[in-house]
Amino acid sequence: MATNISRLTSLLLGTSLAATMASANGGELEKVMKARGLTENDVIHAAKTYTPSGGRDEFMIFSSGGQSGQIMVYGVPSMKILKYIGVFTPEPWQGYGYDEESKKVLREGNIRGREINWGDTHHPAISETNGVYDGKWLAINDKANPRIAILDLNDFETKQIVVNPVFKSDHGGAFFTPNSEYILEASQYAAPFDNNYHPIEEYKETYRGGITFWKFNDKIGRINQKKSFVLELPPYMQDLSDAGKGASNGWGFTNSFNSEMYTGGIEVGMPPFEAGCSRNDTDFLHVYNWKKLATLTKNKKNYKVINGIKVIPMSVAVANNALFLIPEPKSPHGVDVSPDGEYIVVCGKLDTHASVYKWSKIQKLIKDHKYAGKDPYGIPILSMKDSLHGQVELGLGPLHNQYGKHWKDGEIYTSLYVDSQIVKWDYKHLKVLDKVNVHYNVGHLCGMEGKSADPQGKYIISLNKLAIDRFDPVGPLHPQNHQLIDISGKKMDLLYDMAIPLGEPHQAVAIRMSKLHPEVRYKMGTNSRTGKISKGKTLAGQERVVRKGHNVTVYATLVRSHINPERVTVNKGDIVTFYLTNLERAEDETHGFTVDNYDVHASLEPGKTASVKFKADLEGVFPYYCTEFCSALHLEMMGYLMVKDPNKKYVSAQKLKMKTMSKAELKAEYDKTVAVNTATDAVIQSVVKFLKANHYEKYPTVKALVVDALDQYGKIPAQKKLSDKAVKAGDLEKAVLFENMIWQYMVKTADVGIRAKNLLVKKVATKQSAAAAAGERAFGEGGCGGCHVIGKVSSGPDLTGVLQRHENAEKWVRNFILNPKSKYHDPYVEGMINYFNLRMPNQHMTKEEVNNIVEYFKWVDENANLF
Ligand code: CUK
Ligand code: CUA
Repeated sequence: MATNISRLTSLLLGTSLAATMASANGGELEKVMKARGLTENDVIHAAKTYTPSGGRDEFMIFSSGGQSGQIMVYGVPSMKILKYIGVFTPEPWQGYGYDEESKKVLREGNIRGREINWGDTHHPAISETNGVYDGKWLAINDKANPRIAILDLNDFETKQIVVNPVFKSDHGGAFFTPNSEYILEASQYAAPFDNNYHPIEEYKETYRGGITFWKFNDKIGRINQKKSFVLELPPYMQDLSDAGKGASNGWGFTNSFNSEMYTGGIEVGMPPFEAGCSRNDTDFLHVYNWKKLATLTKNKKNYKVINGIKVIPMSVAVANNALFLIPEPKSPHGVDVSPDGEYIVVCGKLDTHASVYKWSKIQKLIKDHKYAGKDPYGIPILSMKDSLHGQVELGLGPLHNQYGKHWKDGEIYTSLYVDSQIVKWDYKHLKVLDKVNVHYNVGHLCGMEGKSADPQGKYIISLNKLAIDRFDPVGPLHPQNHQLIDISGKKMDLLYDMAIPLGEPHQAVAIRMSKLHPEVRYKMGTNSRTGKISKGKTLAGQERVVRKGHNVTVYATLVRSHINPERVTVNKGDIVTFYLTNLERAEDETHGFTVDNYDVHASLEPGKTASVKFKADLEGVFPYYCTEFCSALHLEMMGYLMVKDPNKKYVSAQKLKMKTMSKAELKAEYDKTVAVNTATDAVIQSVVKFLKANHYEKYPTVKALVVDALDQYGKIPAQKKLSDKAVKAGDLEKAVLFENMIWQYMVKTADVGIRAKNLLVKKVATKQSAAAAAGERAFGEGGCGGCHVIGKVSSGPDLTGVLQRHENAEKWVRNFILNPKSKYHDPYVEGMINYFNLRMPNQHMTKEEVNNIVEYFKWVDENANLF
């Protein structure tokens, strides 16, 4: 491994591959490249993206999950998928839609009383402070059922869904204003705002587009629907939006693609929508002052209330100089405001140009009331020519834009759908700089914080619609393809293809990893969907079953490795609620819970309380169990729900006669169990002594493990008491069971304690040289650990002190590893072979690896006291 890295480094430094190969010993890399048909470039790309075990990424990507109604989270540059988050769709792993707390969130998304269990997610957005991503909240739209969802980036869970009461579809959302005051959501397919039928012939009069301004409270991360409002717009089919920032803060921009107000009608012999909607050479960029509009909602005369939400009529917005139109090339798609808010770049799908509008020019036209005309609804139109900074021919089908780190010099990237390319160009000096081919038909592209006030550069991800020949076939429905492109050099460099197996992600947003600080546990008893303490919070000792008429409520706890209670009996027809509290504090100790056949599931991360509820309408015996492999005794983490029919008489079964243990046998088993516990405890005490002597409390990660271990250990005295009580009562059978329980707690303590010890050794030992670290890796990966355990005699001798055992020991050890056979007749080795009944095998290590292993042995000897 180490040698490969040094070779790769020289590769990256530009040494020719052949020369490197020749000088490298072993030629392992060359062999792999040959076998896998990799080029030098492939290997460089691999080195730029490969993230070794335990390695972390620089950016986190939140990608819409398209028709899955979810959000997908992955890292850059590794492109490792980290999580799928249920948003508009039930997601069983997280219990989303299967426990009561999350169902409440999902059901907030009901439309006119109807349950909707899918969504078409397009545009995720991260909350902003001064136009810069702050890593606190995430919003995303559902185009199919006009809704916005809010996720908390503390725990990556969906917390709120709001339904747009007047739109019938929404596409141009979600976009935060620069201090997350509002989330913009533009409609798409125009429709009547009320819920009544209106004939299509009255399209111009009764169908409407609009923009909803969702008031966002960034302290609690929730939309306040009462303080939100809608701006009525003509039925032009509003498309994407963006909030102004910097110079244009307070304003918003929204595209449209049907200024023709065409209404289709293939079935009555009319040309289809696609023909009618693209007849005009231009459509309209909507420009509106949201700050002004927000103040208008303070006065009742400025709005109407439709379906419970305030709607500002166009005429009111126009009268208050808050709404304008500017022609833009036909059928535009993306509108993207520059980091300083001075430029607004619009790309038209059917126009080969990008149009760069200049805010100062627009502002001047508005100030001077210089209008080129009015649209049929009386909205002032600003001259396109006078608003433009300029236009650049980019290629076929430009869609979306992202800014680069050098945006001040004009660096911008645009996706070309038809050409299947990403183009790098200069929006200030209006020239094309570079193009790279992608595979194929790119929609959005995702820069690193590329649409914030502070773009980070480095990478662009191309979100391709088609994958065609890029991946192994999986039937007619292909995955989508996210391609990672290195933009740090002068030329763009395509690094990696990542198959997306979830849905069609339209947009993704990237944020620097260091801005995110997610929690590892909840405060004990938290309902994660509300952030408040659950009324079902149950601590150890409070477990109980409460019956009120037909309602049975079980207050249960989960902790390695049991669910308490373990038996619950109810009557057929009872409404059963299980409140479940995970008592763990240890990181990553999640338990799951399900009752077989009842379609419920909860994921209980440490500290969480969630509940499942169902009508026990099936008679019978239903196991319930923990669904996460949480511990060695996970399979035992179960119980029974027994549902009996109160109107039935059950005949009791004949009891089987089984041989029971004699008193003497029981006593012997009891003594044996106690002895095992005493011995196990001695091991634990030695670990504790080591931890204390080496001041574990100084290292937070070690300390957290020790706290968890002691937590388990602390449960032993109570069990011991019960055991002793059983002995006194003469019930040795029960006493053995309690002693076994003590042993379980000891095993859990030791499990975590030893992990803590290993971690602590690394912290207090002298620092490993690079060579010693490489040696430890080689030792591990070379399989040496199969026979040798440092500090212990295992199936081979302990290697602590191996460098003291022989004359000229370093050389001796080196030769022995490289050619063990040569020393089989050395009297010392012969003795070892006889003792262990094993011969040291030849592991075919390179000289460099062996040198490193010797360095590792030196490090072991320096720290021999720790093993
Ligand atoms: S949209 Cu799909 S490629 Cu919904 Cu932002 Cu442009
Ligand atoms: Cu808890 Cu498995």
